[in-house]
Order: sequence, then C-alpha cells, then structure tokens
Amino acid sequence: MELFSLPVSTYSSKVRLLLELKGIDYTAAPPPGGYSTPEYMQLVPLGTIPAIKVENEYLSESDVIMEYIEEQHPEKPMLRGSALERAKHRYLARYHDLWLEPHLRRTFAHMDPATNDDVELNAHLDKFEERLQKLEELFEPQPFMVDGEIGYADCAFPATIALAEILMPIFGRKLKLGSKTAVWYKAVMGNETVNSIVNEGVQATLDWLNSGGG
Ligand SMILES: N[C@@H](CCC(=O)N[C@@H](CS)C(=O)NCC(=O)O)C(=O)O
Repeated sequence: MELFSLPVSTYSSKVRLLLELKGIDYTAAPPPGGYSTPEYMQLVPLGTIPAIKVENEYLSESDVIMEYIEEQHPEKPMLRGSALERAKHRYLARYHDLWLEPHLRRTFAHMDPATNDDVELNAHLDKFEERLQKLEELFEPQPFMVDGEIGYADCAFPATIALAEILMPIFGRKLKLGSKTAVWYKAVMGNETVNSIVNEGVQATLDWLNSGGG
C-alpha cells in the first residue's frame, strides 16, 4: 500500500498506527510538491495528508482510509466487536477529528508574531482543554478506549496528545489529562508500535520548531 504522509502529521500517524498494528506492508512517501500544493491537489483534490493510492485513484480523509483498510484487511480487526462497539470506535475517532484536534491545529497560526491574535489563540486553547476534559465523559479505560485491546479509536488520539504536550508550554500552558485519559494514554504509549510512531512525530515536530517552524 502506498501512503502519502509526513512524520509531523498527526493524521498520518493515526493511519500509520492502524497499518502497523495490523501488520500491513506499506510504503510512506511525502506528498509530491508538498501538501496543499497545486501539484499534490492534481492527485488528492483536498490537498491533505494522509492519502493512499488505490488502483489509479487516491483516497484521503484518515477515517475513510482506515475504514477502507479495515474492509480490505479484515484479519486482526481494529474496528471490531458488536455494532454498538464499532459505533463507539467511530464516535471517539470522530470526536477527535471534529471536536478536539481542530482547536489544537488552529493554534499553529498564532506561533508567528506577524499573525498572532491572543484572543483567538486563547479561545482555541480553552476549547482544546475543555474538549480534552469532555473526553472523560466519553469512555471508560479498559485500559483501551472500547475494550481490552488496542483498537480503531485508540489510533486517533496519541499523536494529538503528544503534540499538545509540545505546544501547550509554548503558549504558557501545561497539558492536563483527566484521570481516565491519563490511564488510557499510559496504556497506549506502553505499546511499542504506538510509542515508536508517536515519538517519530514528536522528534520531527521538535526539529521543525527548532528550525524556525516555517
Ligand atoms: N480531516 C482530515 C485532516 C487531515 C489534515 O488536516 N492533515 C494535515 C496534516 S496533519 C494537512 O494535510 N493539512 C494541509 C491542509 O489542511 O491543507 C483527515 O482526517 O485526514
């Protein structure tokens, strides 16, 4: 499988976690021309990473890619269990993509003093913290999000939380995990595959920040 991704991309890490935890062979390459460029958008119209090549087409949107992989590789299922349990995996992954992560992403625009707007920045940081606390109401650690084994939902959050650990202090805050999220995060980061992919992203992000973040 061919995957367009970058180590700094948290959504790419999400898909790579699923691929590696399932033991699927894939090759990862940076998006040709860079993400959001006209060159890349000729292949992937939305210009985002991750994306995968399927026959002669490209699929983007991390959840769509992950569900496609699950359907194509039903062995070692990550989106598993009863219909309700599968819905819980999708619900948590969607909560990550639509409710939580976008507020962290929007802080990037405020790292550059030329575009920094403190009111907007703090509104996103407040919302990110609030939504991280809300996560406490959405699952019971078992220790993983839906059952006793790493699954689909568990792939969504690790890279985002690791990124928040880096970004919050830059903005004068400290990342606070609720007690359930802390139990889950310790368990998920105890998995070697998760730890290695997340730490690759952390290192790439630190390198990017140290080089000026441009
Ligand atoms: N909803 C998308 C979000 C992907 C996304 O925002 N990826 C970032 C990198 S982590 C990106 O490609 N940004 C470029 C852009 O937004 O134009 C998904 O789930 O794949």
